[in-house]
Amino acid sequence: MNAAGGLEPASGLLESRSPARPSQVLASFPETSAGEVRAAVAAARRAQAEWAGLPATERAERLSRAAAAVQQAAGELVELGIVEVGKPRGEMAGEVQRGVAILGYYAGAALDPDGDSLPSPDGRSLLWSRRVPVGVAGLITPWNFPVAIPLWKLSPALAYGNVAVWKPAPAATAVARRLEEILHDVLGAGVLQMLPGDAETGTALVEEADLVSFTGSSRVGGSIVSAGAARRIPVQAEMGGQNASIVLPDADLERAASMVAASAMGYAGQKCTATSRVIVVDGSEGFVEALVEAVLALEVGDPGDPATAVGPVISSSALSGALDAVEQARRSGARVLVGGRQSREEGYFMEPTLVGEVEPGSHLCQEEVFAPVATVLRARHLEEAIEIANGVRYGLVSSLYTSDLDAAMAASRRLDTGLVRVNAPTSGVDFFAPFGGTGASGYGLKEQGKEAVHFYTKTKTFTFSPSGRGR
Ligand code: UN1
Repeated sequence: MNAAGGLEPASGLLESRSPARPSQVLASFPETSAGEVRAAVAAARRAQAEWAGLPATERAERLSRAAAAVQQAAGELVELGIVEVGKPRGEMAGEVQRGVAILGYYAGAALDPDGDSLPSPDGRSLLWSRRVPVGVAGLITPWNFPVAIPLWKLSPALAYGNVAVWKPAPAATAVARRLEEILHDVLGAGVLQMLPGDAETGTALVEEADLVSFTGSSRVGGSIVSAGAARRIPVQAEMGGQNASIVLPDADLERAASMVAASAMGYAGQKCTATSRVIVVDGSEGFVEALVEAVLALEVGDPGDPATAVGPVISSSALSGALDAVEQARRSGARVLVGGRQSREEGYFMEPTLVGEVEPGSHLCQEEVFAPVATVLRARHLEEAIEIANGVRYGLVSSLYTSDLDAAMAASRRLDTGLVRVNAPTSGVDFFAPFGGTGASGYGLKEQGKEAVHFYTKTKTFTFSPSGRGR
């Protein structure tokens, strides 16, 4: 993902403002200094020994209680998220419920088998391996899923015996503060510390933590990966996408149009899983018209209104960046099929925008715009569509709309993305399945589901042999 959050420094303080009403300040805070980060990590390290020493049943119990506490505060988190990051009500409510489910899932996972028993070489010894915690997890999270992303990192970190120091994106600081308060009483002191801040705080955390899980832009992710490698610590970085949806003529074209419209424009396209390129294979008559209709049918407006599908983008720079990208494409000969303009005076609203007659190699088709903007490309056949889909440096999700099983099987083998979805939108993630991309989209071990255990633990192998004293 890209696009800086809605922060504007004012008298040395960072601020988080409502993107629908930028005059409204939600949180204002000084950046956590490098020294404060060091102190927080030192405190976390002391707390970690105790947390890891708890029986797994107790850690499971605390995560279950955390799930109940988030559930109890769900209404409040939903309202705060709507205002702070401009996420439409329905999606924000779904996200908080997803967070509750994630905590419950990892409460269960804390009780999974934690190792392997192996045959011993001499037939008398015991040989086994166990998964043990890594230590202090540094979590760096974006503003666009202010509840679910922190929880899908935090929950496995804690379940497997680590503690966490967490730096949320400045634009989601109010939600982060509230979430930390909710969790604090249940988890105990030092188990989770939230440090508000921006780049300086994040850099310091990468210098101190025992592992780092990051979600955000490719640029920041790349420097975190390098800094982590220099310290020889595990890093996972989830860094956005330029996701393609391929539409074949045998698909249910009406249904495909409404799914593509929702996954391209929902939450103003501010998901690393959003559809950014729609590749229409020749013969799909009427699909583009149906897509334009479906886009026009999406409600744009106040994210608090239950009917709204498309709220504001996060900041004025995100809005001007997206408007500029569309304007550049237009100047290079592309055609705006729908949208393309700012849609209100107040707040960072942009009309859902489809751009056609655009080159697959152009900026708009290669870079992540993180706004309600998608391109429409043509391909002569499935082969060409796959080539176009794979022709970007990203590789997070692709989707294919078809009723031809053979085409689906062939394409799903060849699409070079971490997730491939057939007759399903690119956006939307199952928290119990592995998640992450290839290329510029992802680095390191995947997140979520049972896969998370590999990142948040290290393996230790034990050999116990008889003492030789005869018993
Ligand atoms: C989703 O599509 O439900 O930052 C989740 C993002 C992704 C998460 C997408 N890491 O947009």
